[in-house]
Amino acid sequence: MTQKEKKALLVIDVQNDFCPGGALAVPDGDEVVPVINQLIDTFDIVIQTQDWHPEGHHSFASSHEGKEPYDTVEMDYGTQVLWPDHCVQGSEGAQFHPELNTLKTQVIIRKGFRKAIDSYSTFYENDQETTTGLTGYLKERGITSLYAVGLATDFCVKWSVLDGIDEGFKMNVVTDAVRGIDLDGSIDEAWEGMKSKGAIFVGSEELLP
Ligand code: VGL
Ligand code: ZN
Repeated sequence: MTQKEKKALLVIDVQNDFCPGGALAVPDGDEVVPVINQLIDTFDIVIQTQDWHPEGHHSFASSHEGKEPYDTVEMDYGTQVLWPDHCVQGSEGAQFHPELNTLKTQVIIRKGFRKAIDSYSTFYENDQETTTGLTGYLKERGITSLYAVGLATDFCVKWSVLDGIDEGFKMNVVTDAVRGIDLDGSIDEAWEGMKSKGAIFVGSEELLP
């Protein structure tokens, strides 16, 4: 039996801290906002994610003595990049960009709220075991295909796309609606990795009426 395609827009981490002036600013991160707002108008189902860390989160360099942002540490689940404190629960930096249209959003998946585990992917935390519940939500709603937009290409977008493919979804990336951080070529690596796993790249102009 062939399943009918049902699409949703997945708006990843368009939060103040990932935009210029924020604690972990992605270069030109705010440029995705008008593109995403246009796409929101064309999708029936909009899902958002929100990086949502408690103070003292173990992905923060400030939680590790002698460490600086962008150093790495070994966690139980593998190597973890350390970040500036960002997206602290309830802070201004954790709020969505003020111009992002959040009115149509039907569910917001918060992630990274367990102190000891970071979570880039919207499906699994970085231990690759702890689920966010998104797969169940999508399956119950019969959603088969996601269009990923937002921040950052080389971390939360990439891991969400890779995990989404493993979970059996058709994963599309809207190439002009994402921006990356870029640590040592990580943006190029992200595009390569997503492509070789079977992600589909589309431009927003192909989706707009
Ligand atoms: C992200 C680093 C740390 C992201 C979140 O949204 O890509 N990156 N936390
Ligand atoms: Zn984070």
